[in-house]
Amino acid sequence: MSLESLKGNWLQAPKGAEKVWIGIALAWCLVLFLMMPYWHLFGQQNTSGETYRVSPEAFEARVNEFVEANRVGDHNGVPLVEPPPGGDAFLLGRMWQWYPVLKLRAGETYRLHLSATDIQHGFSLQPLNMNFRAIPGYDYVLTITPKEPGEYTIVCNEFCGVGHHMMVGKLIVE
Ligand SMILES: [Cu+2]
Repeated sequence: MSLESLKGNWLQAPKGAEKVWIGIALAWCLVLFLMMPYWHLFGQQNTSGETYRVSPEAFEARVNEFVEANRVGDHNGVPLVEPPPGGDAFLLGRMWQWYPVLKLRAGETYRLHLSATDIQHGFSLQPLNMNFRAIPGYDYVLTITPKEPGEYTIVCNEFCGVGHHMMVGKLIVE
């Protein structure tokens, strides 16, 4: 450890290759900065930000109603539900499950209502890596149009207790 000040002329203006590297770093900063407004306007990944207050009990009741009316089968013990194309779909996060399993049609637009009934969970759609939060008390409405058919996985990315790692759901697009 040294408490003495540096000797000699150590503070010099950048020159040569150092200037180039500073220039590259600055240019990259500007690219990233400009990407923010660009992606906001043209990225087509923004949510509508539509949210409503709902009690966890009321949301759960609505989900159960939705499951009863649109159930088409089972997926590993969880109801498989096919909402009407263009209609409302409901997804509930709770310790430690995503409920139900949704079956959607590619090219159709849905209003996906997302919420939680106990504590906060994180909805992370893989492999697309789209992330939303499921919060008790809030009905988060996402207007979605699935494009690629396939089986998508929903993982919880908000640590929510000992069963957190088992909180894996499915979303099927046909
Ligand atoms: Cu969780």
